[in-house]
Amino acid sequence: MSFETILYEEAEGVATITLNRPDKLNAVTARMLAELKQALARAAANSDIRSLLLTGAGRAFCAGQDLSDRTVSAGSGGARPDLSKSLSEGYNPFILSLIELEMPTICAVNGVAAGAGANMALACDIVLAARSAKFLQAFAKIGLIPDSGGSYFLPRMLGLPRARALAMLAEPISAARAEEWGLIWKAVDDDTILLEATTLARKLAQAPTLGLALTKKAMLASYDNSLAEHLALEAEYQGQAGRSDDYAEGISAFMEKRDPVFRGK
Ligand code: T3D
Repeated sequence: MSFETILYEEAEGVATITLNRPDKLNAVTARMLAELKQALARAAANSDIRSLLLTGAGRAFCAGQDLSDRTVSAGSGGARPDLSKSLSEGYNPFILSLIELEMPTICAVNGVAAGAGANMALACDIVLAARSAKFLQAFAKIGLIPDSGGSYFLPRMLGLPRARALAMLAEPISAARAEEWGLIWKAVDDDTILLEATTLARKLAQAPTLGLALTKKAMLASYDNSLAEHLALEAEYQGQAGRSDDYAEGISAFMEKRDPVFRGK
């Protein structure tokens, strides 16, 4: 598939995906979701790629679903789009693929992130946001519920009081507030966000990839496990990590007082 709505680039161990409909604030279409899934599969299939960076072209990160694809007549009798199908066939497989990707994912929120656009960003492992960016759970403004994992992750990240208010009031919060609340890693200056995010992605592309993949899986599983179940999972994953070449390299490098060279396996 050649890409029309995103840009995809591989360099220095990093796959960079740029949402690329800047005149529409990178609003999401079915085509974009298909391309995003294809891009994730491409990154996952290349063993030289060890981190992923997601960002947006132009002044926005992403305005969520392209609402011009959803014009319906109000009142009874008008045809209604099947949003359940849109989620189960479009958004949900993308969010799951993003979360389950076995490499660190970094999001550079370069501008406003609204609706599914906000929750796509928040599904990444490390989120940087430009100081001018805003996060908006826009769904209530159009009668919808937070999707793309919003109603799952927001209460866990923020606690119910803040999650409910963000969703029900649909008021934007600044990058600084998002950082203060622990929704993102940090807010950074607008003119350096891409540089900082790329530097971070390149650093993570040199990290012990298998260990990071197991770290992500363990943290996600902690949402559902009892302590006993989770300790057992940690033992299993630590066993896997301990058999990796990167662990052997980490120990050697420590003993030899040098920087480790991790190969990601
Ligand atoms: O449908 C399904 O499959 C279910 C899944 C749903 C997932 C969702 O994401 S639902 C939520 C959809 N998104 C929204 O409701 C957000 C709508 N947009 C906004 O609230 C605002 O545009 C922003 C807060 C994002 C940005 O505001 P601002 O003032 O910076 O820009 P603007 O002037 O509102 O928008 C600039 C242009 O982009 C404008 O077009 P124009 O007038 O210049 O021709 C605007 O219509 C367009 N635009 C912005 N968001 C969308 C959009 N066009 C289509 N779809 C959009 N989501």
